[in-house]
Amino acid sequence: MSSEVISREVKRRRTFAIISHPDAGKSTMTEALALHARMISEAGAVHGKGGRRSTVSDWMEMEKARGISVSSTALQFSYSSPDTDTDVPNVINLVDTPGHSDFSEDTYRVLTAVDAAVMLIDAAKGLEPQTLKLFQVCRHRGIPVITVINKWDRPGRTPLELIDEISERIGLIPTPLYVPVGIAGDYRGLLDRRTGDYIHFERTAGGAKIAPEEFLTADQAAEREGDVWSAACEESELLAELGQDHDQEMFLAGQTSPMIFTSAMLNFGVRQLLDALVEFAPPPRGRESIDGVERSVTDPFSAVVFKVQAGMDSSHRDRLAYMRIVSGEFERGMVVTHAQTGKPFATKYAQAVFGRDRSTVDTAFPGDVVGLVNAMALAPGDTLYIDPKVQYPPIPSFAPEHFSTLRVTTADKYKQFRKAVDQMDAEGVVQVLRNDVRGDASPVLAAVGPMQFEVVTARMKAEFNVDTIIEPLGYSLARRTDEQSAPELNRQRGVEVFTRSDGAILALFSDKWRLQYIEKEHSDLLLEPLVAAAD
Ligand SMILES: Nc1nc2c(ncn2[C@@H]2O[C@H](COP(=O)(O)OP(=O)(O)OP(=O)(O)O)[C@@H](O)[C@H]2O)c(=O)[nH]1
Ligand SMILES: [Mg+2]
Repeated sequence: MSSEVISREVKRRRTFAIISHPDAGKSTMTEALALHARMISEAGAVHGKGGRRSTVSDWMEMEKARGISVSSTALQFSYSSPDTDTDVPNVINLVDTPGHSDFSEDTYRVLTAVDAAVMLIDAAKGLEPQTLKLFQVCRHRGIPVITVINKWDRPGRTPLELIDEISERIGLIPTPLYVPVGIAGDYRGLLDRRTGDYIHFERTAGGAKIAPEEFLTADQAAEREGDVWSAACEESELLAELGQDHDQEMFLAGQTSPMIFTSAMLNFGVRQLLDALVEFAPPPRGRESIDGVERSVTDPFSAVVFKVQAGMDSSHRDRLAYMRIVSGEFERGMVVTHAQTGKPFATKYAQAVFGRDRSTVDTAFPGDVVGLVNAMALAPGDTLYIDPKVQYPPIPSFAPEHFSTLRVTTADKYKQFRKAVDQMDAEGVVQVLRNDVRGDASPVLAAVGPMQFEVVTARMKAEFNVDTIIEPLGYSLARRTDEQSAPELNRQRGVEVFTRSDGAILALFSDKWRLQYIEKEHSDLLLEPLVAAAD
């Protein structure tokens, strides 16, 4: 495959994550974007009593029941912007992430695999704790962010208040591409700041269909909307005076963030978001290996695994590894090397993913997210390649702060139980810790947040038909230690040493005072902090 073909394919690809504090509307927006790309014909197609609950990306039972996302979901689709006259559609790889901080490790893994992020902010709530943390992660990783003020159909703050809050508290300067016409709760349309024109949206029943757009000139808009139009014009001028216009270089450098006001529920502003992603989000780039060597997109095939997920379909109990292609062309059936083991890996069953739906994929290019079926040996952070060898930096696992034992209560199900535990471990749903004293009958699970334990028990039941109970252990923090320090640590009160399945030796402490005391009394022991979820 010539490098020109790869370059051309790379240019039309956009790979991004949708992130936010819980409930800002990520899954609803994911659905709205898929609707605009005409991948689905109706949003919120399931008519439960909760109204529009189930989205393409929330397919797990627990997600449907509670209306929250517990696991990230990838979708790939092609999109042709009505604004461009080229025949070549863009290829969009989008990953909807869970907002809850208990699942932040999953979100973090996704952020290692994308080129841009769409940050949703609830118009009424403004910045929330996870918003701040996620902005920091994006800055740290150099991921450019497009900011979306969502739920503009509901009463909320003013655009300038929200813009100020972001500039002041995040240090990121919003550069609105459009200004909303109508205050939050009275969303009529958008003033296009580049053309000065007005895009008026029309509601559809239940927001299930693409909202029809009507294009008006400034004069027509002034006549139609009166004061709210003038207010939007004033806001736009003020932003221009403050220098808050889009600047591609500053956006890519993480200094500014193009901003859009939307209602994911009514499908207002969604096309504008999709078009902004196509126009401004960076196409896939190469990546540096652990040895500091840059692999460019036109180099031979390489990819990183960022997620492993099983139980997507109860009729075939398979495990899917999601890889993001970094370089080269991928062809299904290709035999690649798994960098962590040096073993060959046959890619006979490669699939494009769309929520829980999948279809065989024959070729793929940098930026694409491809599912590899029955990839038992692969774990998040692993590298796959075709010679020359490359290995990308691993994804650090977060410091767990919650520890419980897991026990099976269904008789004669011990074998199933073991299998299920291994499964949750491989996916990284929780970390699994073991030691000789406790044995294997009731392993210790470690998590960033307690909702991860609920996912384990729910999936044990749904996918393996095993009833389990979770019993909290009296530990609240972990340190990495080694073989030499382990015996002494085990002798201490309020401390227990375990081996995690990746081989790391962890010492758990009842509380930070216990840890501080031991650090002081035994300065020779290795007690290394783990990456904290908040960092
Ligand atoms: N009024 C209004 N409601 C919205 C909008 N977008 C989403 N919602 C509602 O907000 C709630 C949360 O939406 P989700 O899309 O599940 O939010 P999320 O960000 O995916 O949530 P998590 O994945 O749990 O973090 C649902 O009840 C949606 O119907 C919007 O633009 N306007
Ligand atoms: Mg969601």
